[in-house]
This record gives sequence, structure tokens and C-alpha cells, in this order.
Amino acid sequence: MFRPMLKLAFAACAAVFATSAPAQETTLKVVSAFAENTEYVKKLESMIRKVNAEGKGLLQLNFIGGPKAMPPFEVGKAVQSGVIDIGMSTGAFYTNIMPEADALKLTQINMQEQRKNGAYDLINRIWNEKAGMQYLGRVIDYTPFHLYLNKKIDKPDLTGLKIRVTPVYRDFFAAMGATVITTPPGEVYTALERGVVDGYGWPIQGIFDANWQEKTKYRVDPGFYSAEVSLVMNLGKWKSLTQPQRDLLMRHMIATEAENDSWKVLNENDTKRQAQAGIQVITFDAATSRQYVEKAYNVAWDSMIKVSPQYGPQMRKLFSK
Ligand code: 173
Repeated sequence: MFRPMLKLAFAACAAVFATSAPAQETTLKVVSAFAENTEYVKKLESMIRKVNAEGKGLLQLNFIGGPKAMPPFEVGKAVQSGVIDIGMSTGAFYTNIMPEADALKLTQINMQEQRKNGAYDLINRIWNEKAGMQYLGRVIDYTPFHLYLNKKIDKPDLTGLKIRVTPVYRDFFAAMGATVITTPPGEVYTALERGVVDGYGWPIQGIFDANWQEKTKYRVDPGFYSAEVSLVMNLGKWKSLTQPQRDLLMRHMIATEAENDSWKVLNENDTKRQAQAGIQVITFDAATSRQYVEKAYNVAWDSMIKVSPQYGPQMRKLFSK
């Protein structure tokens, strides 16, 4: 009874091995929407080194470059179409694919929790369906955005001020009366230098990467939202990977996310550095500060739910505390 079954099972296994091609190393092309000298790219390169060391004969990541290789607002489309395999970008840079991309800034729980509570699965349902992308994971957490200014304000009123934005900040700053001007990060320095803008949005970390401190007088506290930079992959390419290839990639993605605590230190260091560079902090009273942050979230969720009545409410439920 037992032996013929066992024999059959062996025969089936042998047949599978005989027909499957020998495992081949796959190389994936990776592009960053952020400049080479940023902390984002340092984290990416550290992950790539580990994947490549462990992935010999299985999977290799080939880092092509940053904005010099491809304009930041085109990275999403290049992933969607398969021109590149993996992009490191922020959702705000590919709202030209789907408005939902910009919702990741609204997460109030970390990646470990998102992978547990269903947020990660929801993101992938949307990213698969609407963008032809697999959302791999996030290389930054615990990092708020701030408003930086060259003109002093004493209340959250930006009437008469021109502020550089991306979709991250557009609705919030516009709701405070600002005239908003969208630019990629690479154009911020010149815009400040020429007085084209009176301020800009950016996370608490990173203004020193392109010397914006030279052209920045004030930072408004508190910060708001949670800066998001993630790895997204062409969906067809993801599906074409073997299970061991996917496992390798995901293991290192999750390990990278586990290191996101390091952002707390980076953020503290940059906050000190900003003070040393002479950047003054503008604050409001407690009630005004609370309203400022509440308004940031409410304005963003209202417009997200308007453009995505299907997924907006689901994301709000799973992304919020
Ligand atoms: O360019 C930006 O201000 C922006 O949208 C962003 C998003 C995430 C991290 C850093 C910047």
C-alpha cells in the first residue's frame, strides 16, 4: 500500500526537477528619485550590498542612479512600464499614476504594524491594481515634514507667500492661503536663491544635502505627517521572480525597515545642526499647534477621499492610530 505511493511521489518530484530549467541569476535595475548623497540612497545602497552579497547566483540589484539618471517625477512611470524594475521614490512623485500614491505620508503606525494590521496588504491591493506595482517596503519612518520659511509668520496664515511644494504639502499649504509652486527637490536651492519662493516643505532631516540651510531663515514647528520613501517594483517583474528570489528581497526589505529607528537619531542631529546654522524656530501656542496638525491631516484625508472614494476611507482606517 505504502510503497507504490512513495514511488509515485518520487517519480513526480523527479519529473519536476527534470523539466525545470536550471536556476538563473536575475539582475534588477534600480533607480532612485532622490539624489545620491541623501540618507535615503545610503540606506538603499546598504540594502543592495547585503542582497548582492547573499544573492550570488540568485538575485542581484544594479543601482543605476538618482535624478541625474532619471527625472524624479518619472521614476513611478518607469517602474509601471518596466523600463526599470525597482524605484525608490515617494508617493507624491507618482500621483501622475494614481492619487492614492500620496496617502502613504498619512500613516501614523510604523511598518511593522502596517505589515500586521492589513495596511500593507491593502497598499499592495491598490498598488497592484491601479499602478501595476508591487509595494516592497519603506526606507524611512518616524520623520515629520516641516514648513521652512524666509519670512516670519506669527500664526498659521500663509497669505501672500509663495511656497515650494510637492503633492505632499499642496492642499495643506494652499488651505493656509499660500500660493503653491511644485518643483522636484533639485530645483529648491535656485528657487530660494532667486526669491521665486518664500519657503518650502521638507522633512526635518535632509536640508543640508543640497545646502538649503544657506537660504533658509525659519522652520515652523510642529512637524506634520510622516515622510515616506519606499521601494516599488514592476508587478510583472515581481511575479516573474522565483520564490527564493522573492524571499531574499523581502527578507532584506524587512531587515531594512527594522533599522528605521535610526531615523530618530538622524532627525535629532539635523535639528541641532539647523539651530547651529542659525535657522530660527517659529512656534505657536499649544492650541494653535494642535489645530495646525489636525488641519494637516483633515485637509489631506478629505481630498484623498474625494479623489479615491473607494480606497480613501479604507486607507484612513488602517493608516491611522
Ligand atoms: O520633495 C518633497 O518635498 C517630498 O515630497 C518628499 C517626500 C518624502 C521625503 C522627502 C521629500
